[in-house]
Amino acid sequence: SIPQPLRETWRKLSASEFDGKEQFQKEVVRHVETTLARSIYNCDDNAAYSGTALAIRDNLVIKWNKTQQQQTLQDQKRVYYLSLEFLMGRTLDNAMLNTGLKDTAREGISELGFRIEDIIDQEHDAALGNGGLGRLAACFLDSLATLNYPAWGYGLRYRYGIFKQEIINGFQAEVPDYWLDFNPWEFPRHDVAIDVMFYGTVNPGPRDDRGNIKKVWEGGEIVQAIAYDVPIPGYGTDCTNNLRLWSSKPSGGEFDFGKFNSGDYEGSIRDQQRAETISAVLYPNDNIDAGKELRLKQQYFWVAASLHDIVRRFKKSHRPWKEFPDQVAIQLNDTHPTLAIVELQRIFIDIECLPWDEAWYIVTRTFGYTNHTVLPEALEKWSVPLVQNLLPRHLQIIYDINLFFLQSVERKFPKDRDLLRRVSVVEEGTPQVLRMAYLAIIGSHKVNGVAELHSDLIKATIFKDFVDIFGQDKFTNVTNGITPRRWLHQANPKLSDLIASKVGGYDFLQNLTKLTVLEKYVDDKAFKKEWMEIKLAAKVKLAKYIKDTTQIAVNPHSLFDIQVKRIHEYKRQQMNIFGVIYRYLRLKEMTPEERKKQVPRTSIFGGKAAPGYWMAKTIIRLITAVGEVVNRDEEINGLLKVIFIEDYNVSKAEIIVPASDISEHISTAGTEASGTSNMKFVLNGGLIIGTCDGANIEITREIGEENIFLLGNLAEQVEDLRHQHRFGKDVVMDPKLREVCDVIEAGKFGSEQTYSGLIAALTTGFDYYLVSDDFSSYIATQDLVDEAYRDQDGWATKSITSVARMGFFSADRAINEYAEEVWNIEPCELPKSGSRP
Ligand code: GL9
Repeated sequence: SIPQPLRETWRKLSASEFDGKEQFQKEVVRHVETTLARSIYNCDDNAAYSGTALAIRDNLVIKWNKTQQQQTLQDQKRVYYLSLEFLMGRTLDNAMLNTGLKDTAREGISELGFRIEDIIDQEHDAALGNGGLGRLAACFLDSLATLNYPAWGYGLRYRYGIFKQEIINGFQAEVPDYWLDFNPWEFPRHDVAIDVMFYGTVNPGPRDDRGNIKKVWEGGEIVQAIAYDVPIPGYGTDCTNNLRLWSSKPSGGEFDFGKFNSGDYEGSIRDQQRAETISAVLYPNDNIDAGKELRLKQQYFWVAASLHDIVRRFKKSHRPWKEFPDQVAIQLNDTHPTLAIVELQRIFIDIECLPWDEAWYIVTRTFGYTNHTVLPEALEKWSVPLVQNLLPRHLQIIYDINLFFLQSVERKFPKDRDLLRRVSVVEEGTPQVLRMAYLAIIGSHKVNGVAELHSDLIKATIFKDFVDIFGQDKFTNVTNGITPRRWLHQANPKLSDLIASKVGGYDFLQNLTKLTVLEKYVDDKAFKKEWMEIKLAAKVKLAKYIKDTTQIAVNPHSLFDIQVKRIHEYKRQQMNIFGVIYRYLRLKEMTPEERKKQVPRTSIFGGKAAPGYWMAKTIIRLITAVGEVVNRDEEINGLLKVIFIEDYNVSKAEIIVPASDISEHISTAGTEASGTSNMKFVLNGGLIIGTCDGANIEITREIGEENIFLLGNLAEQVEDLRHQHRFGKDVVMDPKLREVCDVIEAGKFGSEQTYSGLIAALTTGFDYYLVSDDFSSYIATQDLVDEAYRDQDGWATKSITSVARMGFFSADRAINEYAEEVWNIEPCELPKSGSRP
């Protein structure tokens, strides 16, 4: 760093934020002309985006540096959020809104000949996540910064994010998502390079101070982790936190010159490629565990680099190790980073030479674990031989953790052999496998689910034994939330402005419970009219997007019925499309007079299927095929349209979410841990149709039963129903569903073979997701939706009342709960400065 006497000179020259329109414009032009080396003759929307992004970025970086300096100075406890996924979407618009620069930028850029919307549209989504879990991490970062918490995110810098989806002949095709062409939002830190080892052997080493023979892990393959930092601006504060993403590269040099010189050109770059492969691509699975070696490598690579970084930062303070949990909280976003527990224990005992018990005491006080799913196929299990080969020392430590744990269980519950078998981290079988969720529980001081029902379910089912062992207090609930900045203010500025005009300004964006003030206006005619006009405008915008991308015209006055989320059998897009077919059949039977009385509906779907998830791909094909038949059927003209929006992602969600009249959250009860798009839709004045599952239950409690369309069986009925399907005599399919299946099997939507698996799942597959059991309730509830929609005034009342009562679902509330109950951290206030909205 700069020597003390020179620091004053340095400080006088320190960069300062631009202020006002003229300075902003000057910065844009300077960046276009110098950073990009372009000119007025070749400045297109894309160059204008780059110039704007770089100008905004400069202000952001100044706040970011100040925040990091202040946090270092204050030296409070920090939280580290470890997540393999951060589904950030676009940054520019969010950065402008959070720093209060959007109006300045809009005016400034317009005088330079561009529209701010076109410029925002140039940005490539940062899509380093699959779905809800990754987007939750992104919302949490926004809240952490907004609430001034000292927090870092740690993740992987995938070269390829989630694939882009194309629909070709009605089927999904995957295209790689290379997104790093131009990414002004990341800062490579080539000086932060950490060696990470794989493979190798464990050998006896010298004796330590206490005379024990040390274990030395050596001779492995070494890969380097390079840090890339991303600034995360808070809203209404200068606090700008850091998201650190690791990128892999070969350690020590580009390639093997020995091989190169002897003519083995390919060999010389092979090692380089092997190393770079680690952070190359995001696994595209949602709620499924693939168990591949490369995935385990990703996990250890990321965890080892992050922990090294965290421990190094702690060591700078020269505090005793026992104070580690007073300075550091680490949150495990699902079991993906569970090896962090083992790695920290390894650092303490093998490198820092702490005694086991002392080390383990510190470790368990440091970690918190969030479970995001009860689906058995999603619970991570790693094969013992795989771990033995890749991380031999870690396997030994896991065995020891497990041994000491089982000994403690044995003391508490003597002679219960079956309990020991059930709770062991090691599951017997060929091969043996490690149950990562169990390891995460044993190594953490708090375990939480993501909605009330889900948190109750994990205690009653998959983790029941652990509640008996550790007690109730270790298990808690933190219901998920969403950031109202992106999901209301950014996605739906007109609604945000209207709300602000009634609730006393934009404070509600930082204190979402202020929305309750809206209830005063439910009978205000003029307000209601404006409210519904904004909804209509959002529908018009989506209709235009659909027209531009699919050439299909949809009627913005029809009821927009939207289901957008990853395609999964448990989310039951199949039930939705079966319902659409059923509706189509009824419309076909009607006389022209009867048809005139029907509520026109546009059924909109979107979502990606994991590339290897054949059933999910079949569901997509059925949706597109139904669209092909229905959309061109002149007889029902306009009363029903079926749309599949290609490549659903965060930036498309920002167009789609404000445009729903009703959205569907219809998972089999007990399967969707929380869901978060349900919250986004309701916050934007859309009503929802849903099952008693995940956060739907709490949404109902908050907004009132009269404002939601609930359907289907309850979670407690699921086990019995499944049993009946499997073992019951003469279980018959719901007749309405039977009718739908018959039409599909008759080839109405193309060769029935295409759908044989989908039909078989309902019959010979024992209907695991209980579509047949919920179908008639679903259809009846959809009729209630039509009925309610006929009464536009009543609909508006429901819409406004619901939004007014959504305050609880702010991610700020969720983060404050974590801060208090799990992390024990306090905000770090910055000295006030800079421009504010
Ligand atoms: C998920 C759950 O399925 C969702 O119901 C929940 O809202 C989110 C966030 O808590 O977590 N669990 C899970 O594995 N995914 C979820 O979305 N899937 C991925 O995104 C990988």
